[in-house]
Amino acid sequence: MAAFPDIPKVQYEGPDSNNPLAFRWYNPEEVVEGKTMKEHLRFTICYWHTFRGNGSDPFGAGTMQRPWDDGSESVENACSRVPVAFELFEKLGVPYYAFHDRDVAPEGGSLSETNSNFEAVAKVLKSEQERTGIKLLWGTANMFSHPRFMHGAATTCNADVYAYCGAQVKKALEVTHELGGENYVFWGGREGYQNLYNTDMKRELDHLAKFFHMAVDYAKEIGFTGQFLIEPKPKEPTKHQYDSDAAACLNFLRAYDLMGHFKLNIETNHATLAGHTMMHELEYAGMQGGLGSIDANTGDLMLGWDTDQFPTDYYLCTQIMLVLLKYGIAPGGVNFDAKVRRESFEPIDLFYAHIGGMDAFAKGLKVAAAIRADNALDGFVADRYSSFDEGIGKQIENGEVGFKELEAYMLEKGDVDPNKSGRQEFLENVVNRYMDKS
Ligand code: XLS
Ligand code: NI
Ligand code: NI
Repeated sequence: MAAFPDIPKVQYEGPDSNNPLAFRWYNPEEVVEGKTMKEHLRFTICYWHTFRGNGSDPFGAGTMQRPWDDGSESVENACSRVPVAFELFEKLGVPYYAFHDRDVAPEGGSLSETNSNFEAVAKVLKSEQERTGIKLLWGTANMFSHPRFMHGAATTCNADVYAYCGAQVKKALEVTHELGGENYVFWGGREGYQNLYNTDMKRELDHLAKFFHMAVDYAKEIGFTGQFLIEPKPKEPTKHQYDSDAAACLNFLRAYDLMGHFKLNIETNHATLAGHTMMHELEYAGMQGGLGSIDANTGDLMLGWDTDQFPTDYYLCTQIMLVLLKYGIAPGGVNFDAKVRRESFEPIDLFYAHIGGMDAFAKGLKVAAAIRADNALDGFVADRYSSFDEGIGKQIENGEVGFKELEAYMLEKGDVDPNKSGRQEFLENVVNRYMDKS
């Protein structure tokens, strides 16, 4: 039986449509820069917020009792939730989904029971994937909800917990592989600390690196060739998370010889919690070959935590798409790690939310492509640095000069040539112009 019988497959109707259940910008087959929108954006729906989110917050209980969910933690309930999820994925026309092991299947009384619960649900996921052609963008292990992770997961002070995590990720990797997952994500919610009085930071980071090496080795052993990703976040739930931002992650990966095996899954709300813009985090990762995938959401200016709202801001999406078009995103994707507000408790709100996010990204893609087609920003940037294209600038870039040569050059010249204006306001107006036109 259909869970959303009154909702038809969402269609593209164009910017003038007033139909709240239609796309105005996302036209999956429309070609932009030689690829379809569907291929560029690789939209992904996350299972945890969309199918396990119940509207609870730190101050209040859930507000959403879904008609298809009996509210129990049974394997049966977990299995019957899966076709509902795939009905929504199909009706929205998204090509991918993503999950944590514990979103899709309940924890059992022991590790082996938990594993067999997971296997049972994975069978249903697999048959729904085969029925619909919808694929798994990535899997991950939830190593933050259960009380056993109170001191951390792979950065715990308790060797048994570390061993448990090894076993858990082993299983999650096997299932991700079995389901054809194209990536595998680590988000270290408990990989950090609350207080350095009780923490051996060096030891914890050494352990974390060992853990990642074990994952790389095991992936090789089972033939999993998906991309490993680390998802930066500075805090929440821990006060200081080790994967705090793109720069910290890349430094960690380099220090522990993991650069060749990992890229980053950058999330908008995490970027802003770290005091960065999303564009900064993407560019910082991209310029070092470390941009893997994105968690597409947004925070709230008035709230200082990870509110995981759906992205609807055209400027934000344009900035993101400028960077994604530059560096590419596959085998990663645009994963809506976002949840409807607790007041938006009706199932139809799940559709409005994803339609809005998909349209905002499609609009961002079009605006970014138009800007790129005219070289409207890159051309300006290239010109801004043109003093490094010849003469002394070129010699500096080529490593042909040291301080002595720079001094000789400047002594002869006397002083610098005046610089060019940065033209920030002019460029902001340029972006507005493309926003109007595209
Ligand atoms: C939490 C994270 C989480 C990861 C997957 O803040 O965003 O949802 O994406 O573990
Ligand atoms: Ni995330
Ligand atoms: Ni998050």
